[in-house]
Amino acid sequence: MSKPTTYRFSFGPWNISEGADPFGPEVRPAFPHEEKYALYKPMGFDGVQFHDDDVVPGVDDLTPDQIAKQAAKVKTMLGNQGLVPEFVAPRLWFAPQTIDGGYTSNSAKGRQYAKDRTLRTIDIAREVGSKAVVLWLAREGTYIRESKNARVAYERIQQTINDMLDHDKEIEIWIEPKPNEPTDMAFVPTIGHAITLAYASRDPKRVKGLIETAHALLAGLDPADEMAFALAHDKLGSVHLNDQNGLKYDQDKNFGAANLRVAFNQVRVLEEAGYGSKGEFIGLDVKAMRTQKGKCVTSHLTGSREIFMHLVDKVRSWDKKLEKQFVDARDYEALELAIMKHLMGVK
Ligand code: GLO
Ligand code: MG
Repeated sequence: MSKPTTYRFSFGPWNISEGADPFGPEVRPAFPHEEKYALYKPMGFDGVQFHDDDVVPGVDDLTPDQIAKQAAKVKTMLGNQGLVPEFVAPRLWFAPQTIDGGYTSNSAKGRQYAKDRTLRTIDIAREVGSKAVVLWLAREGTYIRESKNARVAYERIQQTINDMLDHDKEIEIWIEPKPNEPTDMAFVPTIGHAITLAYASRDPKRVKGLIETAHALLAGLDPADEMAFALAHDKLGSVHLNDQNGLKYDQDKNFGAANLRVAFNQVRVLEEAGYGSKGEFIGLDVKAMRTQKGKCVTSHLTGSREIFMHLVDKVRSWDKKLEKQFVDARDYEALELAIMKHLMGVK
């Protein structure tokens, strides 16, 4: 048997938030990014997920030289803390130029801005020491379908991927699919869409997916099966584990908090595929509850990590012989009861 995977965990500084939501102001005092980085290691996390402007604040107003200097500063800071930059993602959804989307905007100027900013994100990723850029295609979609030609939009996304691959010969692109929010109907809603774009690209090896639990659930799909699909194609760049209580706004609940069995199956699929053995991170994308008190709230992160590790124990201690016996007998009722008892800790 191969050695059990030692998992490494990551999260992005936005996961330590001030608790604002669309209906009200921030409920916790601001906590500067620089102070957040010092918290990672003691909490059991080794990887930092970044947006381009987490690394280089005000990136749009800086020269390439200033950008490179700031990225180098962050690289040194990470090195001092013993942290690894997992990926950098262009934050394309805040700028006035991207109100109607980035790569799929109906405005040629808007599209140009999105392309320029994305190529700059690749430079930032390289300078900070990461070989991956995540594309969460936040505003690539529509509020009414007639407003964009979806076929043309997909061609534009494909072109952007090729432009990115041309810009840097080593960078990997990890597409993070999501079916809706902030748009009503998003382009690239599932991992199947993302992987099709990968195979149709100039360098399929360098285009992969990042699967977020909640996003798969919002698409009405099982996150473990989505992960299995990507793993079968050797295209799971990373994951954003969290949870989602039914079809509503994107909740980013603690991993396993809404559906422990669905979480167990994600861990099972990852573990059985040896995910993590090539340095892939267990990324979290979880939000603290708005009700949580404190200056700097991190218990949702450590809690999700702990739940993940308990589920790893559950996967490793699951009786595979019993599973085989029930599968061979096609007695899935017995298999289900055995799984449920295992999860409940009942003999
Ligand atoms: C939102 C996404 C978002 C991305 C992040 C990295 O629904 O999950 O948090 O993961 O911006 O690209
Ligand atoms: Mg995410």
